[in-house]
Amino acid sequence: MRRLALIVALLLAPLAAPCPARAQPVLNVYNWTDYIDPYVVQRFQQETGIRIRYDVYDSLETLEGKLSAGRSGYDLVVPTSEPTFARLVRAGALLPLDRARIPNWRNLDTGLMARASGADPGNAHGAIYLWGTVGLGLRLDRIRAIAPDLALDGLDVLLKPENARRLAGCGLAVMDSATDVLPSVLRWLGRNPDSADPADLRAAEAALLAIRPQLRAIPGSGALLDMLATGEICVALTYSGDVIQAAARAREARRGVEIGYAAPAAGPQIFFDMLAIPADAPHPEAAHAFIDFLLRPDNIAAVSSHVRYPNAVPASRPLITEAVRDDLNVYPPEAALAGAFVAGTPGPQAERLRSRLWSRFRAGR
Ligand code: N2P
Repeated sequence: MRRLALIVALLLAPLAAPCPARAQPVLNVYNWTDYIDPYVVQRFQQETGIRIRYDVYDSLETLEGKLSAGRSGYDLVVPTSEPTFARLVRAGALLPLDRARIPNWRNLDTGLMARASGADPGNAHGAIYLWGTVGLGLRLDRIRAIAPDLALDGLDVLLKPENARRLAGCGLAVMDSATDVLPSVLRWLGRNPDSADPADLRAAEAALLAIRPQLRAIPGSGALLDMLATGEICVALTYSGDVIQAAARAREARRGVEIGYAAPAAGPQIFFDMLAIPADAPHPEAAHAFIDFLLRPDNIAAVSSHVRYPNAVPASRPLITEAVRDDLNVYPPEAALAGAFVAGTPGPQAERLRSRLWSRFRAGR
């Protein structure tokens, strides 16, 4: 439904925009699935007369594949600070931002921006759009019926083989992304989430293969959100806001599906998704205008209210829907983030080991 609403909004918006004598300027956006409020897109088009062409991806692997070839044709992309954004910065694949064109930059939380600056010294190439954690979506109504005694407080629910066996009939799934799953598995094993050590990666592979027979699917994160919302699966390892969106959709559908989010007990992976402009973007001016528009408190508040991910603009907080603002899974309290970690950027050799490991996991051998 939401995707349909977005498509309708994008189709209708150009009609409402002023009709310039020259060809209408365009902005090619490549963003995550379920990661914007379509009315914010529409408002930008109406205010600026710039038409947005909007494409989506649902994993960093897909985004990186598209961008590493160059000439993607995109003007604005939203890579996670590490590893993807960090690699793009180092490769010179992103445009240094012109802050004079982004007056709303001053609205950004300096503490959060400092946390993202490891990937980008001086925050020269990106502003935080939204952030979140990686954890479990749980279908509480079914899990309570099947395993009333099970503590629903972390990755044990999925990664302990005896738990996976108990819940298998109800549907288990892991999002298809080595980059965003392996750090949490390594951390659960008590190992370095960024490890390039083959022994650590073998342990992570063994942990994943141990529950592999019990997994119903390894879908992209976008499909996983839908499966969780409809109640088709009971346990999903994925992004926090996707679970919270699925929970809201399940409530609206009123079919008794009750979804909850459980962050890893040992401390979740936190990610920062960055607004960035490819170095070869055809319309960098329009991209700057869109970044500035998104950093306006009312606009980014609408985005957070809609997609249920926190942003990095403190002045937007009072404007966010109360149910989202007060949800401790959306804005976790400091204490809940105590053990949280930001994943690093594995080197090429570690990356090769990780992606081979992931293929074996997907194939189940
Ligand atoms: C949105 C997922 C975005 C979070 N569906 C991943 N960094």
